[in-house]
Amino acid sequence: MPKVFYITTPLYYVNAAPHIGHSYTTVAADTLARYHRLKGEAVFLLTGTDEHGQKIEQAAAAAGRSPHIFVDTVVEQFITLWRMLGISYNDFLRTTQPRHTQAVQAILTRLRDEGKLVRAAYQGWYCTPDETFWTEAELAPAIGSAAPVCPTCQRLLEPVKEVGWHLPMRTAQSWLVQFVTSHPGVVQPTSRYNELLGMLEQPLPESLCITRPRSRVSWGIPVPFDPEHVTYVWFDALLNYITAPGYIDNPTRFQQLWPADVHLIGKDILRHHAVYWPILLHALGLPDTLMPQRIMAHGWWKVGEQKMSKSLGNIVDPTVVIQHVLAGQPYAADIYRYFLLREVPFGQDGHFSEEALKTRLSADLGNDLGNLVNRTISMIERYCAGQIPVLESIGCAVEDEPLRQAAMALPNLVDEAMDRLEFSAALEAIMRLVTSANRYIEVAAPWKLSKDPQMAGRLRMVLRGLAEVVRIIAITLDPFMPSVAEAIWQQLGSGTTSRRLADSQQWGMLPTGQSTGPHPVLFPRGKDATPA
Ligand code: ME8
Repeated sequence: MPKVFYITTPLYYVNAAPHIGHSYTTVAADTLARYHRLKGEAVFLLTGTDEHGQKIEQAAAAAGRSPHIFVDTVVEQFITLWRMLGISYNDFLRTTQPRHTQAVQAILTRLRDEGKLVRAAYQGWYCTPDETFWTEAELAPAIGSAAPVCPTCQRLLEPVKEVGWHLPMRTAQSWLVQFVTSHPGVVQPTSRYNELLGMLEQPLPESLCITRPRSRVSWGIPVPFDPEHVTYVWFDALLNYITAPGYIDNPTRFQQLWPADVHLIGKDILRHHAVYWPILLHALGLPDTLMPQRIMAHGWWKVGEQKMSKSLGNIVDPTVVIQHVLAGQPYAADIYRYFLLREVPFGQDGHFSEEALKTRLSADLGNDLGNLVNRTISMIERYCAGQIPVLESIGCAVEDEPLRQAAMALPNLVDEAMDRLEFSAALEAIMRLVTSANRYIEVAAPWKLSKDPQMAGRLRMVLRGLAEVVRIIAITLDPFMPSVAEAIWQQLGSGTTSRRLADSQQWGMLPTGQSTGPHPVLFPRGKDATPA
């Protein structure tokens, strides 16, 4: 059974509507999934929502709703946004679904029966917005305040002292150090890998408390062997990565999917994924070969110097960007996808601004990509009766060769960048080809060739070459901007031309004589902009 390429996003909290940070991880995951499908691989993209815990319980209470009704409402906002953004997930897991809650309970019982859990008192500090425990040793004191602040989000912590079930961590530390040092690619980018090594230089807390007393938090998965407790939300949520593929109820499917090839996360939850998660899998008896293959922790979208966050209330709403800022653009969602992945190298922090978005739209997409496609198809229509011209058997003339070679080199450049999860580098390579093709049009000047009947063959050759370049761009751009890629195919005349990545490494795949389609402007400007 071939291994399926398994990609995950975090399960987002449903305490409030999604913002661009959530859409960033999900768009990246979707692009990666589409890219591997384009390569002909079987892919499984999992996303979903994290619905338990104190933070959700409090948000529901503040909204005057029961947690059940509250999460059902918010989850719809995530699903609607993913639909708008064309997210091609294979599964959407909600942690309140019985398939998940039952599997979590089975895992808890197994760990308890195997003596892997300890019941003990715990004393420490809790960050409710992050749903994370901190020990005294890990904390930095708050300036001017007696209570310490969360090392991740800098908000005040609450003291916690209670009895619960614990998963030992310190005893697994030497195993984890050995594992991560012998798998240096497991956490990326390198800055985050080094951050992890830094965390592991200090002794880990003795254990992770994986339950909460029902008296304090009732909105959680009941602990099957202790009615006074519910499951800690992070323990419940991390397990989604194995409960969805069938760790408990479908071993055959699990074998095909697990281990995850890429866990895409933000850097805020590195500790949970790179420390707690492997320790938990190790406690379940999974061997090193079945540890996650790659944890990619990208940077933050910030507002000023602060992370954009639901709890801080400084968010940019993707729906507003798509429906209002990009109003009139037929491919607004794709423009948004392009902006997210092109603007900031994956792994670094970025700042969102409408101005930066509009600059990308008018420069990269309008002036460069849209212009190339429009000029190519219009000229084929005008000079070749709207039919893909013949590919001369002699191939390219010497002056055409650099463009052909640049086009042939593109798939490998994109592949190398995607392998390193460098989405912006992949897009940059595609856009470099777009720029070269536009320059080529200026030099080859088909409009001049059209005036000289003796140059009819040369004119066909130039336009056929351009049509091939546009085809190669449509294929490689597809994972990033699926609707735009489809529109380009329609303009090329669609037909039966194969659209796999391997086809972008072949020159001359368009069927000669195929009729081109209508060619409305892909990225209209100003008053011409009207939604599709
Ligand atoms: O942490 N910039 O959920 P969450 C970039 N439920 N990405 C951002 C971002 C920002 N400003 N803000 C959020 C949780 N994200 C847990 C996860 S997984 C088993 C449980 C993205 O709703 C980024 O991927 O707080 C970050 O890691 C995630 O949303 C946190 O989402």
